[in-house]
Amino acid sequence: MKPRVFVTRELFPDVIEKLGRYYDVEVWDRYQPPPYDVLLEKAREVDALVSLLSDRIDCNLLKQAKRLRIVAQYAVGYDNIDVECATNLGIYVTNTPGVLTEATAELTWALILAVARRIVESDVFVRWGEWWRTRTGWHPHMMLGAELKGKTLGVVGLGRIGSRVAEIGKAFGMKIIYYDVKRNVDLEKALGAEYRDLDTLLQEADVVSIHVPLTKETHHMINEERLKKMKKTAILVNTARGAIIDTNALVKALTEGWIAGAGLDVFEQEPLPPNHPLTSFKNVVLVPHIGSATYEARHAMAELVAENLIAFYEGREPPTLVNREVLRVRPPGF
Ligand code: 8YV
Repeated sequence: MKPRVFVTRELFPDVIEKLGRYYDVEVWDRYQPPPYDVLLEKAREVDALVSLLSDRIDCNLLKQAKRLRIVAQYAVGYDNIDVECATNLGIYVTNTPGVLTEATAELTWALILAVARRIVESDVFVRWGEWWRTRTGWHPHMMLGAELKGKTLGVVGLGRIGSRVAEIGKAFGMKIIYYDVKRNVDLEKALGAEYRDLDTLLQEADVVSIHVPLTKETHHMINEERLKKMKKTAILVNTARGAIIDTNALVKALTEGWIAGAGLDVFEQEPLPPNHPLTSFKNVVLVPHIGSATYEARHAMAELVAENLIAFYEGREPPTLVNREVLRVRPPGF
């Protein structure tokens, strides 16, 4: 008998096929995530789970999942999983770091450029005939935006994605400053980045880009007080987690012009409701949590999910294990 795995959303067929050689695979192939009660029921029955951000893997669920040995998260972030509880119960948690770095860094730059050069606003201007109606064809002050060369990029969180964003920033001729809980002098040198405390970074940066995980410490890290520290000409970009920014404070900042604009891939409430105040600003570009949504990244993420599950099955340490302390609780394998 193969161990059972419940996959909470569609995976690529070749990856399912590969997993199927080791596991009895059940896929929840609907567009909506499984409701909590379904997830709970499945978790009680299976040996392994493949989870997404929208699946709440809390201690209540983990405690009831008596057979469950491994949760393979199909994402780099895992703030939906109670990792401490999993570790205590001897349940392995894995994620998918590295393979989505490029995709997320590229989307970050897409947002920076879209806000700085008013791309979405311009598209609407052309598409809906407003440009036509001006009859001028071209005007020297039409859709003026901000140039990036010589400006300062403030990277909040110099991990894999933050570092790649910084590297690209260099290529744009920007000065790079960063904040992180841990100062990394070697990385700083390699990237030509300078360390700042968060408040100083917010005061100096022309573009602020968020790349920290969501934790108790980073929740609403960008609040009203901090938004007030930013330059009136600055752009704020978030491709990390919505709750790192206090949304109400951001709406206030945009309404009162404390900052020049924002590019957002992530939100405190996902999906974002259609009439949310954030949808009313021309200087805000919104995308639906697509940081890792390239064919390359998503496929590599799915493969890494499978590699983690296969390694566990074979009694090896999964390559991207989040809770290494679990090795002391229980060896890998069923
Ligand atoms: C995922 C992400 O698409 O990896 C992450 O942390 O936010 C995205 O890549 C999303 O979380 C789905 O699980």
